[in-house]
Amino acid sequence: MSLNNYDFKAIEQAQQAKWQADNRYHTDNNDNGKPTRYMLSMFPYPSGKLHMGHVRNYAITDVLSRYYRQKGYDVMQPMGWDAFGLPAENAAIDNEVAPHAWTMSNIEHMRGQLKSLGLSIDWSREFATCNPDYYKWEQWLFLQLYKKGLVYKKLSTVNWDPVDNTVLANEQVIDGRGWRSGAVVEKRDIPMYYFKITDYADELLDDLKLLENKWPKQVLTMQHNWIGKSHGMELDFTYELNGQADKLTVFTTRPDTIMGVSYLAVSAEHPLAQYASRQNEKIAEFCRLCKQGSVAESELAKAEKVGMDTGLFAKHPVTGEDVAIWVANYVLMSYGSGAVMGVPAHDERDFEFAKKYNLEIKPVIEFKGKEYSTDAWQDWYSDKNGVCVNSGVLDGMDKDTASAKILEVVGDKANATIQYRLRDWGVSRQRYWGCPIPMINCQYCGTVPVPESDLPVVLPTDVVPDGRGNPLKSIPEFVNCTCPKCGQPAERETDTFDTFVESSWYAQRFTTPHDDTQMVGRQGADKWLSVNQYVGGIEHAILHLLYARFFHKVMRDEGLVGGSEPFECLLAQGMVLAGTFYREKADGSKSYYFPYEVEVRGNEAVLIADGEPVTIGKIEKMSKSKNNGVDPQTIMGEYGADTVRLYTMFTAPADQTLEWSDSALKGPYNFVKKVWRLADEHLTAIGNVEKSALDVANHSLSKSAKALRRKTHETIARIDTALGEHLALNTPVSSLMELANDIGAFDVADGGDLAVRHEAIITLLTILSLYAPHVGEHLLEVFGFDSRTLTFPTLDKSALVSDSIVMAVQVNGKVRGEIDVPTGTDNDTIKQMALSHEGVAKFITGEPKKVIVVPNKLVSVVV
Ligand code: ANZ
Ligand code: ZN
Repeated sequence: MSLNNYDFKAIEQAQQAKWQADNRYHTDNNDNGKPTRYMLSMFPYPSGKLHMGHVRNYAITDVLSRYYRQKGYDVMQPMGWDAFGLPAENAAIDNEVAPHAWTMSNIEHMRGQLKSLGLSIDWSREFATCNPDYYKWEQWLFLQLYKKGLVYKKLSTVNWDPVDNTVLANEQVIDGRGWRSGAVVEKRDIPMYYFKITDYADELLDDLKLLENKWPKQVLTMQHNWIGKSHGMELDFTYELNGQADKLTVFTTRPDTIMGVSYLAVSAEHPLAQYASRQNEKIAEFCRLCKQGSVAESELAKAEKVGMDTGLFAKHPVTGEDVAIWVANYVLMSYGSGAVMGVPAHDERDFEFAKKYNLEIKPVIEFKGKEYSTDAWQDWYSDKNGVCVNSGVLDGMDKDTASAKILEVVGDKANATIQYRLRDWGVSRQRYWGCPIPMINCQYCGTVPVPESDLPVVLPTDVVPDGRGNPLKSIPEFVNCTCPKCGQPAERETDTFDTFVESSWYAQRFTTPHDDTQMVGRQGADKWLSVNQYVGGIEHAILHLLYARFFHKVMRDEGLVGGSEPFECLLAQGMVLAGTFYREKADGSKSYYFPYEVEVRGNEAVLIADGEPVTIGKIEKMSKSKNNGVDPQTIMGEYGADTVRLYTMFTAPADQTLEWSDSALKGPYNFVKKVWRLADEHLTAIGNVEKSALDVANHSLSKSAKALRRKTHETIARIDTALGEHLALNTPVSSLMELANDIGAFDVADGGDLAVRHEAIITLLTILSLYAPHVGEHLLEVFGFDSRTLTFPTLDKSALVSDSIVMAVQVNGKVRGEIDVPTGTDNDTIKQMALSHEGVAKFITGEPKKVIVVPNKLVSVVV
């Protein structure tokens, strides 16, 4: 029997059809007596087309899923669609098509693309988050949290994009402008719903310990910093206003610098600033200016520090001296108490501010005897490990001692506190294409939750937004309702949830995806959670993961799931990069060209169309805006899914960037063809040999057979550790390539040789089928295996020990021959063997001066 040519199209279709026909990757929620593995890729946004980042992400999860399946685990790998979000609305505006229809047709298309990649997905668990069956439970959970006080409504200052008519997240504001529209961002106060994630701040921080060595260090650090717990103190500065005693409370993390205070500063939204505004039009104007621009801290840190003296004073809690109160743009209303004590000598922002307005700079901390100068800011000025100076009773004290002393000295004017950088999560979006917030606004009763029995609040799907505000507002059938409390006509909330809400609990829902009686069923949850391996982009290292961790804890507290963390292990895959080509236009902007439009000659490139040069740009993340994306569909059409999968796994470690190169695809492609040839030759060679004759145990093995067998089992051991322990997905491919080379170089002379080659080839194909499942399984089936029951090759440790070693023999430093030494041979015997070797002997006359044995390596003869 022999094989036809390698026809990847036919093979890939045939294997996929088999998987589909026998529901190959279906899982249930019963205990099947096997250990379980829940393998999850971050689910895609159905933008319309798969990109290389997706391919890499899903291929990683798939290789690991297939590996654990072969290792005897009950493996679940689900897939769904993160289907709400802005792009659908933008597409609606561009093409006048309803977001729902657009999204659904994208899902159809992308599902097909995913299937053509050969992923071992349990499609029976698929869902799209824009389906009411899904978001009903999001609304339900929201109502539970509302009852518990974990959801509240608050008027809040937000970044407002006046062109897109929407609230922007801080990270959507770039240099004070909306990320999409480019419009100058304004601040606005609107009512919004918040999840009280800060109630879980401590737990979110402490539980990071559970993830050590299982999540990338870098991600843990980012989570840590985002939560940003700091110990500090609230200090009261008292004042009198129109005969009324009052106090200005500031939050500080450096109470030890209290004697260095030279001014106080409040944010433009602070009541004292508002008071001053009423007295003084100039201050009012300044406060209005402060309200423009982003509310993001990072933006504020970059902005020039400006302020105005209010003319008001408050008393220093220790000295009782008057301290001037300023309004300053760098003080945030939403952090601490919205007021700071200005210590210019030791805080960089205060230093900049004091320099600008000629305020006093009083050094009160000494650090390692270094000399303080007010000329320019030095980093050590803010070191927390100094001691107090010029501070009276605090002199000589470190930070902690000084803090304790202050609490003692100022009595009830000081209060030790803990602050978090983490803010509550505002989830209201003034957008159509999202999950409706299940609330009703009644003019008599105020905010009234939708009764659970009325869920889901269904989003109308036949709406085509026109880009002006939220279209839900103009749909009376949606807006008009009856107040569940008083029965009077009322209005439904038209804001929808931030789409981060849907992606915060999809992992849990996959365990019971179609249950219409509850959000998550305990049987499925207990069988599968937590996710054993989560794989996705580093861009989600902060928000998505934090929100998902928060949701898991909230769901745990609702009794829906066990455990404290949703994702046991995390792999943050690297980005896929590609070269860019561009020409600069007259206005300084760039127009980018696709690689296929360009011809590269050495260090230069020209546009094929006009033969004129183009600039070779940086190697960057594949993106539409840079025209450097490679379409997976095209590449799969040329080389097949198996090659594309192998290529993406083999070219770089999974957590590092991958530089795309079309020509480098040939490597894995040729490898697959080589495996095909080896399999073909071997198939012909075994002809009608009895099965028992292919069992290595039934033969005594030649030396070279033992060597190939050793290689086979070394490969098994190496790959098992790489995948099972190190999440190293690239090195196994090179190990397989080496094994294939050894198989190719191996000559079969007897029955033992044939059996050993058989074992090597089956090993090669079995492991290859993790990466290249179609061709791997196809060939195994040709050899009579059932692709449904493949098991990872068993390591035979005895095959790893070699029973002899080849040693080189040198005469005066030149290699003159090789001897084959049985393991355990003593040095004298080795010397004898070396000297009597035919090739060596002719270079020796008489007694050699010296014979040295370097164990396991060589024998050196000096004559
Ligand atoms: C006096 C001081 C002296 C401060 C010093 C720092 C260094 P972290 O550590 O990030 O939590 N701060 C307090 N509330 C603020 C607000 N609403 N907007 C802007 N800044 C505010 O930051 C705490 C420090 O940030 C506080 O400690 C306060 O400045 C400032 F040598 O107080 B510090
Ligand atoms: Zn009412």
